[in-house]
Amino acid sequence: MLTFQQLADIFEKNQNFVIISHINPDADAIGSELAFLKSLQFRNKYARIINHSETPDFIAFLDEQNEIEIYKPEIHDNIIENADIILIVDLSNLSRVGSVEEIIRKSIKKTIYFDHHQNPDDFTDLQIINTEKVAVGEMVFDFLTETQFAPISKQMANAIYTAILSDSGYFRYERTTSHTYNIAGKLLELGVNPKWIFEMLYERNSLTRTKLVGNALISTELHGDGKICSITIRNDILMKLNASDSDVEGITSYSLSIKDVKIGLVFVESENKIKASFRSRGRIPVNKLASEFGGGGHINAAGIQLENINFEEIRNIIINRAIEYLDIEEEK
Ligand SMILES: [Mn+2]
Repeated sequence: MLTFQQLADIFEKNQNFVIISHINPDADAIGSELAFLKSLQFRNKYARIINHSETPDFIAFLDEQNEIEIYKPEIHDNIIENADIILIVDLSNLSRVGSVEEIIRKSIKKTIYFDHHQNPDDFTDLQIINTEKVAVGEMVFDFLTETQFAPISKQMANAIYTAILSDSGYFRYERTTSHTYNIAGKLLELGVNPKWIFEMLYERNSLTRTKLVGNALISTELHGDGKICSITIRNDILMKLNASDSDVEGITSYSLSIKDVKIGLVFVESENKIKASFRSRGRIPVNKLASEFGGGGHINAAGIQLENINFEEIRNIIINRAIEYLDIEEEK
């Protein structure tokens, strides 16, 4: 494990950087990447962000100069091979970088992980992983301020604030600490306008998205004496509304919003696939539930993806299996 100072020294000694994050990047991934990019540029380093997936529309405003690139082997393989350092943020399992994986594996000796997820790949010591942090954005802030590697510009402050906001579920998830709030306060002093960020993140929905949420909520059912809530989005609704994957994002948060619900299940059918997201309260390990169906995740947030199955059948099996997990909480 590296210290912040060792990381700053590595940054100082090198000139060419590539920053990469995971497939379907969230605000923590994008915000942390941009904060690193800007700090390296401030120090007159040459740095680029190269991701597998497009930046989701609702967080694209953070990328003010349109600097995030989408990986194309013919353009980027050379750049990645010739980079001095590859900095990977908000993930520590290389399988989650998408199509960039192969070329990174060839450059593993110069690859640094900067992350807060559990169970990292363990083939490198070049890493700073702190699983106690609610967001990588918080770690980036601490790195920049503790080492004074670069000052935090208003753009960087917006990026870090949005990263923290998103991964902490608006400062409420476990691992949110007084330190997280202190950082938010400092970011406001650096020019972040919380009202504006809120509008950019949550008040720019499309009509499609709003109607999809409506359809999803109508489908809500309770099971297991009202302790399990399921939300179901069928393929025909997605087709009818012409909705995309990104429209579905975030609907899971509704699954725990009913009183007394301990497990939230969201089922999305698209073509012959089923994507299911599981949420839970307390000690109910929905990652175990997910692993029974080939998926994974964290104790309170997990998911699965299955193909070529009977949607109704698998949905019922999962609901019935989830009912058995309710006992775990009651053992307390
Ligand atoms: Mn994160």
